[in-house]
Amino acid sequence: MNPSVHERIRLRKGDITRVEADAIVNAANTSLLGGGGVDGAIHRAAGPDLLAECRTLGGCPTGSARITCGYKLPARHVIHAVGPVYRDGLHGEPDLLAGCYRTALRLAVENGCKSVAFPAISCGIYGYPIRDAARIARDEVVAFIREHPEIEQVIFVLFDDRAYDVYEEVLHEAGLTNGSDDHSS
Ligand code: AR6
Repeated sequence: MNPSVHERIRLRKGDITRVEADAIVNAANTSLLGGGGVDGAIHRAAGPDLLAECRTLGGCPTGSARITCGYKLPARHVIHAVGPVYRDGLHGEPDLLAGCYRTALRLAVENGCKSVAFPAISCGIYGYPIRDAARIARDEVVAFIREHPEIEQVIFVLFDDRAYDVYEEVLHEAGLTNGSDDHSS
């Protein structure tokens, strides 16, 4: 029998650049040419070949994603998702954020990735309220992996204690409590 959905979702605290998943997801911008936050950390850890490949992609619209190699990262691929800048939640931000998760997971399946690690897309510089964003992330991941048993593991990687605690609560409120894995990376 396939492992249940809750067994396939994990929480982890720490730096996503250290995670050994088939793909890690980047919180990128539409240029795909790097930036601060997790984007800067991923480009630093992957090395300059990542930026060279990103230059060939011609950008990416908000709410979508593109995939590259991982280069010096332990992850085989980087999926660059472009989250929305949060204004007030009434300008399409929830749908755009949901689109990031759906597209990233679709790209993962198309590229044979069984494990995918996500940061809290849009929850840093782009200002998305973390609890709202975590619920969207949870709901999109649950809906997708129910239909796609080939995704064996999704890891939400949270950089700080507060984000980790909010994700834990948000998983708990949906009955997804067994996935917590508080190993710092
Ligand atoms: N590992 C995991 N999570 C991290 C890491 C890391 N190494 N570093 C930061 N975070 P942000 P955004 C968390 O600002 O809001 C860039 O300039 C961070 O604490 O990286 O989508 C891009 O180029 C936060 O919870 O992404 C865009 O222009 C989460 O990752 C813009 O920022 C996302 O924060 C995107 O903004």
